[in-house]
Amino acid sequence: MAKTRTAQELEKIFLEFAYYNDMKGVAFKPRAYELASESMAALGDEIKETWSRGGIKELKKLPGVGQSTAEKIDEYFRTGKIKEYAALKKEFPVDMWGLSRIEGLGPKHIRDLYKYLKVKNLTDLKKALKAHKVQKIPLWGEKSEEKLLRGLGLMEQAAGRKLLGYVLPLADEIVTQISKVKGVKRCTYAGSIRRKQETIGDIDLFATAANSEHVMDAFVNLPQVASMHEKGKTRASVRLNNGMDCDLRVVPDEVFGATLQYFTGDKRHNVLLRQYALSKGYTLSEYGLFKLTKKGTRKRGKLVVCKTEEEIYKHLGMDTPPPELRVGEDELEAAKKHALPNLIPYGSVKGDMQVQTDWTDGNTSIEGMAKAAKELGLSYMAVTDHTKALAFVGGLKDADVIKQGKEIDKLNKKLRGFRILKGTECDILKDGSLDLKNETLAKLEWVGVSIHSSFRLSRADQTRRLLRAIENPNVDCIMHPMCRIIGKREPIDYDMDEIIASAKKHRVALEIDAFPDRSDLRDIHVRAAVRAGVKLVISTDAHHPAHMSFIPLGEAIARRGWASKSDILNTKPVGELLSYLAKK
Ligand code: DGT
Ligand code: CA
Ligand code: CA
Ligand code: ZN
Repeated sequence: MAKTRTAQELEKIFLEFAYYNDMKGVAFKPRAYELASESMAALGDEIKETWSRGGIKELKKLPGVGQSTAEKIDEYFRTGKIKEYAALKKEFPVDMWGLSRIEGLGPKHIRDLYKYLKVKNLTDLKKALKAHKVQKIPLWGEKSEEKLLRGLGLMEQAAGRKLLGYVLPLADEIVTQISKVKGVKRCTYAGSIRRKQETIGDIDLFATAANSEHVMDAFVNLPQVASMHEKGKTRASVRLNNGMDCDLRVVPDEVFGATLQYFTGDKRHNVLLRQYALSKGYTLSEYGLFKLTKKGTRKRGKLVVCKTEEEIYKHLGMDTPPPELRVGEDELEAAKKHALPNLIPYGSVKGDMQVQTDWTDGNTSIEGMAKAAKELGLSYMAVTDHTKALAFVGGLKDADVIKQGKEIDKLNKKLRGFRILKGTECDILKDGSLDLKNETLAKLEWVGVSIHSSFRLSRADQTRRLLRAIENPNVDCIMHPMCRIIGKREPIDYDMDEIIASAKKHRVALEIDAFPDRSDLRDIHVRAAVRAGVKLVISTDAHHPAHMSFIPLGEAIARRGWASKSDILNTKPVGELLSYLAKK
């Protein structure tokens, strides 16, 4: 999923195409371009490779890429631009990409903002908001202005930090490239990436090498680097093409463990660990664990250990907390008592429990998604298309769900070593009732339910709504339970303790939706669910084959929430999973 500037530019261009077409009221095309843009985002550099291999003909084989999209991509790679795009830009010189990042700001709004207030970009928009001009646009009013302000605030909160799911592949790529530099012994990332936090401020790398200057030169000349902040003998700092900062330090190989521990953080964890070390007569730094010359002083004496993280923690009488747990709360207490959880290992998930197909807003057939899942090493997936309340994505009616089940039966006869489960992502309506009939739900193997509307109900009403859904005996799982979209939508408000207690009582699982901007449940909720004995599932919410590679991100959230393999239902083989579900 590597993304160079080319792939990123195509992703942006097609999203803008979608917006321009929508603004002009063209039917169908906006959705097609949006899917094309999602495809560019998911495929990254594969786009260019595919084009080089066989031009338009090969491009059309990619999911979400039809004739007209393929022609545009071809024109882009041949000539460096797309004429139709340039013409649209001239007609509407608006920063669609920048403005579209604000939740609730659709194409028609952007058109109005330009038409009435000549708003072209975020700076213009902020000025217009400040002067309260936005509410004066015909049919807009004060409420729209407030909503826009909220959206802008959310976007700005997230600015500067990037989602783990998009940073991790980039960090892996840089580590691989540095590891290949002559004389490099080891290279790894530390900081928030190693702790697998949901958002990442900057990338912290370090390496051990025979010749550090060699490494510095290679680093600042990487293709991912946009500009250089500074470069010394053993430390360099750069700005990457995606706007993030990245530091690389070269350290002596003997102190690798100590450095790794120090730069993994987080800061609170390190502060607590250092305090504990002091109380035991040691001092800890990025160079290792040292004996104090005298207890009570802070003077550093003899070096004790520094080669590995494990020996540092061990020397202090504790187990090593996995990086995902290092948040400076109770993990050190558990480590001292040898009571750290046996975290779910990466690679444990056997099936994806939330997959959209071209029956609704996914861009690939059921069979195509199944093949992709199989290629990723999964042995099953649940098809969970949306239901009719989501009319804008063509949500399925009861009859469609039954029809889809028949197609799945046929496919299952054909596929070897892979099982497709008949499922749904059934809408929870405002009053907590469900969007499909009970008799339909009863025919499915996997009933996920979720909220896609009335996000701002009162806490009491939202709690009641979810409880009613959980109490329906057909329901197996609450999907993306918080309904947040990082940087775009606040989580909904309800009494999580009550929901967890009811989920336990009614044997309903909670989902960890691994899609990077959802990451929903969050780690703290996972931990509460695990404590209460509520089962979880990890799924990707895939709308494209490439999205299924998000599973490790869900496993990371589970690990941050102290979950073991046995807490996660879809680590079971499909037979065991089905018999678990049948017992309900
Ligand atoms: P980020 O970049 O905001 O996503 O979060 P981190 O945790 O990667 O933070 P960063 O990049 O500032 O520093 C990386 C690690 O280095 C941090 O987790 C702990 C360690 N570290 C950095 N500065 C300090 C410091 O002043 N004191 C201590 N104890 N540790 C530090
Ligand atoms: Ca960092
Ligand atoms: Ca840093
Ligand atoms: Zn959903």
